[in-house]
Amino acid sequence: MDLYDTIIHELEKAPGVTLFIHKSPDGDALGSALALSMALESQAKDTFIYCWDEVPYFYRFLPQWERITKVRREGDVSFYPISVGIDSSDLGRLPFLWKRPPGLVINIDHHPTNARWGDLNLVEPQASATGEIIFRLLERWGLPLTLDMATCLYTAIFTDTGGYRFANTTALSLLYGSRLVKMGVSPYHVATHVYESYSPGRMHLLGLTLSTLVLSCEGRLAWVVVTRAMMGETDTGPEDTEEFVNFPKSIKGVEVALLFRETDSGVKVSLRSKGRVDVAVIASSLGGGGHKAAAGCDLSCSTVEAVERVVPLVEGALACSTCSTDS
Ligand SMILES: [Mn+2]
Repeated sequence: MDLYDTIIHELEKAPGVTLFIHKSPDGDALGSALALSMALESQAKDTFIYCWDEVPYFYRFLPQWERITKVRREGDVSFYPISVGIDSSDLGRLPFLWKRPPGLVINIDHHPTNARWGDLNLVEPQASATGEIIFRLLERWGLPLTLDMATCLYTAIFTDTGGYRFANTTALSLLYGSRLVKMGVSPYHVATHVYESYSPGRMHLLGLTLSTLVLSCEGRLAWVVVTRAMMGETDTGPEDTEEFVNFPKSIKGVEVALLFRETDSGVKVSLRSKGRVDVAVIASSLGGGGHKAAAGCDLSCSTVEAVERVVPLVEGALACSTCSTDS
């Protein structure tokens, strides 16, 4: 009996399951949780899905997205005997929980920096997306996938691989995509909703953001900044900055790209690497985490201070001779 069987055995016994997804939810967290929730409901189990934030508007095509409940206080959470954390590397990603949930805690994730905070930790860093792990789990369970579940899983894998472009794109992630399309998922439908359904304000925000572009390390490091004033001016929210970090990353010669986004309590830093530099190490040293090629952290300081703190660390990791002397 391996971990998959153990988890299925526990889920089968439970009358209901509480699912948690990380703050600033992405397509992987949303799609994975919805697919697992639908599978559990098909087995006559009640489920709740909780998140610190609302579902971003461009993910509101996902079947049953309305079932994801925004919660800011632990007192508002209904706990079933089993809690499942999804795509969430540590409890800090679930700020409404002051402590570990009661009962059995299952942690399903693919971040290598996962803190193994559950009783059962199904953590597979080689998986392109948590959606891939959920796909395997449901397959092992022998549950038939509905078109709605398949759409959620396809969106999870498609978005976490950046539309099958990022370094985590594998033969298996493509195979799963192919199998989900065979079940009836429309790749065009998903791609149009995810990448071609933005507000005009988002485009104006992108323009302002790109005008902050700075390069250093002889063009190997690039970063941009988003302030709350810029978001206010363009009537946009934090979800509108998703994918922005990929624009500085798309410059030829750039090895690491950074996005500094001002938040209510400080700065959210997103780090992306094209390969050689492990940005998860840098993010972890700042209290965050993530993957080798995509990581993030939250700093409680101003954007200017965050740039002054993070840029030298990345320049050091790039071992940049022209930068290391003046930082
Ligand atoms: Mn993920």
